[in-house]
Amino acid sequence: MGIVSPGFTGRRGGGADLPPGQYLTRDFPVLSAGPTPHVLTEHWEFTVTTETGEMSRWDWAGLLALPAEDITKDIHCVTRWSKLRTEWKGVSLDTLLADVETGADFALAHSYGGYTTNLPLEDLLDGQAWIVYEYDGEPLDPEHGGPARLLVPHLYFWKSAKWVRGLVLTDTEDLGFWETAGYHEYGDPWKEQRYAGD
Ligand SMILES: Nc1nc2c(c(=O)[nH]1)N[C@H]1C(S)=C(S)[C@@H](COP(=O)(O)O)O[C@H]1N2
Ligand SMILES: [Mo]
Repeated sequence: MGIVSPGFTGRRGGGADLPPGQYLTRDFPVLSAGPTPHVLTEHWEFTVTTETGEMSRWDWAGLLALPAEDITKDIHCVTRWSKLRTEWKGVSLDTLLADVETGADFALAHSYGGYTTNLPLEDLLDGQAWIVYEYDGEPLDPEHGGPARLLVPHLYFWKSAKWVRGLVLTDTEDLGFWETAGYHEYGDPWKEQRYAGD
C-alpha cells in the first residue's frame, strides 16, 4: 500500500483516458431499461443468424469450451459516467464468428428481455468485442447482464447488450432500442456521438 489518499489513485490529471463530457466513477452503476431477466445457464443459448438465414448456436457448455480471454478495458456510458480498467473474462466475437459465413455489414444484438442494439459487423471483429461471463474475477451478476453480456468497450456502453442471446446479421442496418429512441446509430464516445445527428 502506498501513502496516497483513497480516491487519488483513480483519477488521472488531464483526463487522457476520459472522452469529452464524461466523469470518472469508481462504483459500477446499473442501467437497465426494464426488469432483470433471470436466465438459467442450462437454458441459455447464443445464436448467430446470417443474412441468408443460416443459424449457429452455442449452449452454455459450448461457450465455456471456447478459448477465453482476460480483457481490461475502459467503459463509457452515455449518461456520462466512465469507469477505467474494468476487468472481464469472455470469448472474443472473432472466435464465435470464425466459421460463420457472411457478407453482412451490420449486426443487431438481441437480449433476453427484448432489448436490442445495432452495430456495424466490423466493430464486433478484430479484438473489439466479446461475450463476457465474468467481471472482476466473479461470475457476472444478473443485474450487470449475467450469465453473459456483449462487451464492446470502444462504443458507448448501451451497445454492450446485457443478457445477450444472439446476433442477427443483415445487409442494411436495423436500429435497436435506444437508437430508435433517438440515440446515435454508432455511438463513438470520443466523437461524443450521443444522439442522432451528433
Ligand atoms: N439488455 C440490456 N442491455 C443493456 C441495457 C439494457 O437496458 N438492457 N442498458 C445499456 C446501457 S444504457 C448501459 S450504460 C449498460 C449498463 O450496464 P451495467 O448495468 O452493467 O452498468 O448496459 C447496456 N446494455
Ligand atoms: Mo447507458
